[in-house]
Amino acid sequence: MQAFDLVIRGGTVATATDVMQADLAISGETIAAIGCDLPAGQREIDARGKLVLPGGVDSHAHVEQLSASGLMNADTFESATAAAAFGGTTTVISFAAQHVGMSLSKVVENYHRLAERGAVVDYAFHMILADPTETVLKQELPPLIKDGHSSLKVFMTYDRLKLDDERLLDVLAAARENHALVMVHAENHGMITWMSKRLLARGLRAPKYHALSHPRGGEAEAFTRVIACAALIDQPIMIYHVSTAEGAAVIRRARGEGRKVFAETCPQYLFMTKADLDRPGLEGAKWMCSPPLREASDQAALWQALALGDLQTVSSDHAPYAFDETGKLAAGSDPSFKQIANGLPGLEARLPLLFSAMVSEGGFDLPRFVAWTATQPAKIYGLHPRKGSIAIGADADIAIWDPRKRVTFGDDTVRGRAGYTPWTGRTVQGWPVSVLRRGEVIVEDSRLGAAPGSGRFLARPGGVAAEPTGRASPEFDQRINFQTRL
Ligand code: DUC
Ligand code: ZN
Ligand code: ZN
Repeated sequence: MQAFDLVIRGGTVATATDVMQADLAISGETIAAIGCDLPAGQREIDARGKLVLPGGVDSHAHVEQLSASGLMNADTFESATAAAAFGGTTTVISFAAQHVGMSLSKVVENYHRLAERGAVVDYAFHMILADPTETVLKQELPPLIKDGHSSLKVFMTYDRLKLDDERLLDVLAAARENHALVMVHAENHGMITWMSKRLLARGLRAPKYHALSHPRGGEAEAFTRVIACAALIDQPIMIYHVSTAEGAAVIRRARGEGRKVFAETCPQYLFMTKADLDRPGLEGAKWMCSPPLREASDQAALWQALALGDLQTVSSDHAPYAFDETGKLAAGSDPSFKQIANGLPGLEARLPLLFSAMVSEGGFDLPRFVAWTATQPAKIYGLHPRKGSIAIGADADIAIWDPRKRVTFGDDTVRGRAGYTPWTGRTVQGWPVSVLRRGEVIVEDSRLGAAPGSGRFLARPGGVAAEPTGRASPEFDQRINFQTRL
């Protein structure tokens, strides 16, 4: 029998359902065997005392992305995916972001070019639709989805990105026709602009007012509205970055009513509060993201929503901007909260933060850590069984964790190009000390061993998550809508 290329020996292997003492063997790029006392491999890794977990899948990251106001975020595909790899993430889904007037096909082509040049882990793209014209929806979208970009993001706020309800329905209908999932940034735009004007009129410009300018009720309202729009045509949706208890409750109710609504949250909403924005001068800008950080009571509600299955994934929403004139301070040295880019770096820190809280501190168990950070995002976004789990035949994307290693985040040690981390000073226990991508060791001894451009594009068909429920709304149900075909 041909020897395995690599055997990871004597570790504790965990999936989203099981934890076992086992050796894991790799042949070529895939997992070939899981068992006890496997025959020797050409190379061996001693994993005694370590955890052998699937590489993370981060399904929400902005990489080398141009904002609507023309600001480029701080990371390239190379720096972002290297940061991901150091943090145990081996698959990143980032965005191909259309702005008004742009051809969607050209946008997607451009992001492919950037990723092909730089990515060190495997990647896929969600398409952001800011200008869903008839040409975009009828001509450009279908072949792009067929080519493996089976998820679309839309915004209900931001002046240059937001879609009104009618446009939102256009996108939801196009997604349904082409078997794609729709992800939504759902906040009430009117409430945000009204509150922002009111704050600024009173001279309240500091970063902390960003938190007040995005009313928590605006999240629940927009969730309710987009869920109603999606229900009208029976189109599955994913609600991004849930930040409030009320928002989580809306999702819980909708799922209880049989709506196909998925939802995520992010570490910043689980571990930080709006008090983090309240720092001297402009320092709080480093903690500005949208939706903003909320209250400690929201953290508890979000953990509960994860535990109950109302939220299925924890992504980073990596959106790095340097704390200088290229990023957070692009509008000058005295910007109001309205002029500061929203977003935090997070690709590297996501898994260690969650591992520390869920596994080291015993908040949850290892299978749920794997489920929320790897298996469920892979399933929802059409990457499973190739990614997100440990199974024979799956890509050998593995993170070997030292559960005792303690690391303190600092601005000078963190990878990525933002130049700071919002987690500075925070100590985590548990770190991915070796990381394999398709059988190749790409992180070892704190060094990266992958060439820029060695990450591969993952074409994703619209999976089970994108399938409608089959339960038509009364307006679309021909048995009760006067036999009207809509
Ligand atoms: N929404 C995101 O999803 N990411 C960064 C900023 C934002 O508003
Ligand atoms: Zn968003
Ligand atoms: Zn985002």
